[in-house]
Amino acid sequence: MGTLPKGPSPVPTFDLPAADGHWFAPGRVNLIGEHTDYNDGFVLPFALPLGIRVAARLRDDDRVTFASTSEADGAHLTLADLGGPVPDTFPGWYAYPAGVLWALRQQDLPLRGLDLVFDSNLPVGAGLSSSAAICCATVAAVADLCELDLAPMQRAQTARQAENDYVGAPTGFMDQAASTLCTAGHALLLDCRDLGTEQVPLDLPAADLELLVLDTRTPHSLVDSAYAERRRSCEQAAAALGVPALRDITDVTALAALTDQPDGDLLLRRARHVVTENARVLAVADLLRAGRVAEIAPALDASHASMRDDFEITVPTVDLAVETARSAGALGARMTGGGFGGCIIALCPTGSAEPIARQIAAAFATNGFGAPEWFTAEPAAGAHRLDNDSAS
Ligand code: GAF
Repeated sequence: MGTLPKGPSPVPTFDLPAADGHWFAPGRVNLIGEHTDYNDGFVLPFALPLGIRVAARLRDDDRVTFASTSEADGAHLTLADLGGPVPDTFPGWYAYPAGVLWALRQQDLPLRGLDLVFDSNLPVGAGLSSSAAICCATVAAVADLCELDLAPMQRAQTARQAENDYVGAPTGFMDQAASTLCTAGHALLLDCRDLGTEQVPLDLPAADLELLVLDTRTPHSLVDSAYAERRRSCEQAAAALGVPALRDITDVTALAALTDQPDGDLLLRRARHVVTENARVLAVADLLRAGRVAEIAPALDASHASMRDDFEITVPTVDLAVETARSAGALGARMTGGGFGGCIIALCPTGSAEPIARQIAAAFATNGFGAPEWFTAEPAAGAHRLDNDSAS
């Protein structure tokens, strides 16, 4: 797997073998709507131009092989294996594409033997959704080569099934939906209850803005257990309030009832993040529809404060990056993704993303933190087949 270039340097090229075809699925930035997806709420991500590519080739037998351009060891299984139980382990990140094959088999779809070789220019562990991109690229390749009749939403749901039920990661649906359904020039407004979608225009240059994506490169080893714990708190709060999900609460004053619960103050703060975040997503979508992009900045700031103070999923590097971005001239900034490290986004006047990133890097050095990496991003397309010219 590749790594993100230092600073705003050119995106590295891919190095994939010749095959029957090449497919790409992007990582994502979530503009706003964090930890709302598994609460049946709203999210507003957009696809990055960075992502995972897969070279895929049909085989004459029933083997499926997995390899990457940067690792000596691959993995394999047979189509017959996919009918059995989920294995306790499958080598490394190959569990993600294996999970996709498994999820397709659960749907009784006619699969064929395949060779799959992956490459990436997306930073792993930066909260930009590399695992969803691996799954969505695999779905796209297998669906096309095996001629499966799969609508885009079903492709995204298959990727989610792979992550949730095969890999065992208790994610919501935002990342797989973003990697599959996003379109260039738009953020995707997804209603995670009824799966309604809207492509909301996001033209940053027209608004004389750029979006800085800065990877704090903070290792976040506790992320899995902390994510599951936040999710449990939300479910507990919804149950105590007598609603199916926190999506059903729109008035924060209703949350006062939680204070009667054991851990009531904690539950109230967790729930307050979700309730206010859902409202911010809808408000930001309204502003974007009206082309008032710069005016979303206060909502980005409020989202970050809510994640820091109520949901408690930020860490010192992330908070420093957000504060420095703002003091250096960003209109608004927030952590993006699941939390406990990863990336921040900052809405910047055109031409200021790089100086702002450099000021963050200087603040990191002063505080003894490792160097961050950054790039600017505009909304790109979701998973798709590549033509021959763009496959390498
Ligand atoms: C991670 C999860 F995979 C998403 O489903 C979402 O919950 C996100 O964290 C937080 O908004 O990316």
